[in-house]
Amino acid sequence: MTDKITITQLAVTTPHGVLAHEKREPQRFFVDIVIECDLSSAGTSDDLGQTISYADVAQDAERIMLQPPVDLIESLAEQIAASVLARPAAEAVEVTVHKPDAPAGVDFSSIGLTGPAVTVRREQHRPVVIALGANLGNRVRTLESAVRSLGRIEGLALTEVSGLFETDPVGGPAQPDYLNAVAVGTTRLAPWTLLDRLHEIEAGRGRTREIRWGARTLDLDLIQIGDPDADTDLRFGSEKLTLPHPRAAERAFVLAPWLDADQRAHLRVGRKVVPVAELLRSGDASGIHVGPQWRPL
Ligand code: A4P
Ligand code: MG
Repeated sequence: MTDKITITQLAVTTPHGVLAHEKREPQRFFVDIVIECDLSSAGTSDDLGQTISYADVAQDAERIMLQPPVDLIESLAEQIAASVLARPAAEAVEVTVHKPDAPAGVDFSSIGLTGPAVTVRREQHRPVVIALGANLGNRVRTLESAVRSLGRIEGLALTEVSGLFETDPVGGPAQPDYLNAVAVGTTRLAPWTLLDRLHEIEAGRGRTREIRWGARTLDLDLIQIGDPDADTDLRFGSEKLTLPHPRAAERAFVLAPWLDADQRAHLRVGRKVVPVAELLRSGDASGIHVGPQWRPL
């Protein structure tokens, strides 16, 4: 991704350093932050929710710089990078902390911003769970090619794909049985960017949307992004995208393949984080059967 949000020379005067007097006497620090992200949605929607507020990022960085004294500017840069990557839209970040007045026993030029600095670059690496479903056409072939297409999305790395499950249709009009599967992996993409990629793959397999919960050649849903166990799962709701998927907890056609792909899977349900195995045990899995063999990866 080539879009960037840049904050240059955020100035903070505060005490940090290895030497005792540096922990007592404030000195100048300057912070540069370059955030890589996809700004196309924000650019066309004019919606602040689809980008990253530079004011929020700058204020968080200032708060981190003003914490009680630490030894290393590395530690400050790392913390600032983590605070940026906690934002859904951030794909990667580069943080530089300058310490122009550092007591290094040498002279630095007095022209411009000179002296020592450290730069760290950190990439987003969020766990992601994608549900696949098909009940029209050659279902196995469609799902196989969908997994191949998922594997080609830049910024998404699949680690496991479940077996196929033959499932009774849930909701909607009378329709053929589904084949369902779940793919898990990691992504650096913003959630709505990834959803756009999923919609492109669906469209490429002839997916149309006439009736809600109606038959479809291919459905790709985002179930969860981030790790609820570590409290890093993304939680938000809009018409375009709700995370975690609002109906996942009650849908055995999602839970059974998900558990097959990841025995330790957890899902946030309201205020609780629940093992997927438990959700599956306490729900109705009567319409779920083992499907045909496949080797999608
Ligand atoms: N959307 C919002 N949040 C998400 C999300 N987390 N992931 C929006 C994907 N899309 C999300 O989805 C409708 C709208 O939801 C989209 O505009 C998207 O931006 P859709 O794919 O167009 O339509 P849908 O799939 O019919 O609706 P939905 O609400 O995703 O349905 P479900 O709950 O996924 O149910 N029975 C069996 N056995 N197997 C199935 O796979 N699938 C469904 C669809 C019904 N019955 C089924 C199965
Ligand atoms: Mg869907």
